[in-house]
Amino acid sequence: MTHPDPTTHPFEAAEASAAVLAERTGVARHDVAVVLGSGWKPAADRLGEVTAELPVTELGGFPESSVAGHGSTVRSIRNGDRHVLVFMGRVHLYEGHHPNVVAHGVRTAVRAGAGTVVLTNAAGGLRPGMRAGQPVLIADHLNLTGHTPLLGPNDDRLGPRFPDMGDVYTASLRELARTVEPTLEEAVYLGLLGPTYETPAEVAMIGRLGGELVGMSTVLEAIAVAHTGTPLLALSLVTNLAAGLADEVLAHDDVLAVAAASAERMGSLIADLVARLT
Ligand code: 8IG
Repeated sequence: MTHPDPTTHPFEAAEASAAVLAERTGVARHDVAVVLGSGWKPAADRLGEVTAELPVTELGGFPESSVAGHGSTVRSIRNGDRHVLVFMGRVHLYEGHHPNVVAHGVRTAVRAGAGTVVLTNAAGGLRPGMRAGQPVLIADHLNLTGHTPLLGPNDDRLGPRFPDMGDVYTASLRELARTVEPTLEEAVYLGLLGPTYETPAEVAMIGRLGGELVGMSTVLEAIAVAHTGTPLLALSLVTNLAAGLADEVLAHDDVLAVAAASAERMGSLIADLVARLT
């Protein structure tokens, strides 16, 4: 059986992937979904007991990884009486993927039953005082990717044509996160296409536009989640100060090293949060 194409049939594709997920994991419904971005993988081991793990490609609708054997997996994790679906990576627009492919994971999670979605990423920090290794709650975003996962005819089974965007990063979930970790600050995330980091002039522009974090992911997934009306929490790990604000040249390996140091602690935070969801 061929899988429905998420670029043309996002609802059917998500529904079909959710059905495969239920069958392969033996879990009929997952309560929460977590997407782990760059540097967040060490957080996975704090989320609970892994009861199943499979390559995302087996769910259908996800692209094959360009590096053989290095595609990402999805885990089904038990946290108390909650079933948590954890994506051990994501796909990005800059890899050449369609916005609906970028959003396929979160749409699958919602069809699989997720009543809360947690998105994580690594980001550059622009706000004065931000430091590498600092986790930050995303309070709102600026979508400057020039793309949306809602292009084309609207499918009312996913959500409305003109979704409200007033509380995408659910205020009550941010409040809950701060009861677990009171030191968490909030910031506005500005999403760009990438894959380049910013020029100094672009960093200056982002600051003037109100961007306090900058990255190449998350905003399209957040739009797809908001479209479905599902509560969302998003966390950025500041792994570098945006170009021009620090002296060093940005290197991806440095970004990952900084992230690893905080990600375990953040895994515990997410686990605590999942346990407190009502
Ligand atoms: I990690 O400084 C990370 N991802 N666009 N700019 C953009 N993406 C990023 C950055 C950054 N740091």
